Amino acid sequence: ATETCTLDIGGMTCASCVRRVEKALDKLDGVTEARVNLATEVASITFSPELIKLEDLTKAVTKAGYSATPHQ
Ligand code: 9UX
Repeated sequence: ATETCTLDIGGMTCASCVRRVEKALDKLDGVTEARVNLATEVASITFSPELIKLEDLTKAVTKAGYSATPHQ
């Protein structure tokens, strides 16, 4: 089963930043899809809760140099 979550991303200023965040998330085991919207600064992530936790997702984003906090 997969689940979708959204994260507020901070620190992105260009389209390359968007790609960096998407790549950092996409490469993780358990992440099916990661899409980042630069205008809203929100990342939409589809993942398998059995394989990866929300905390691992936020850690991957901060490791890439951006901030991440659960949206809404
Ligand atoms: Mo371009 Mo985004 O240096 O940090 S990748 S602004």
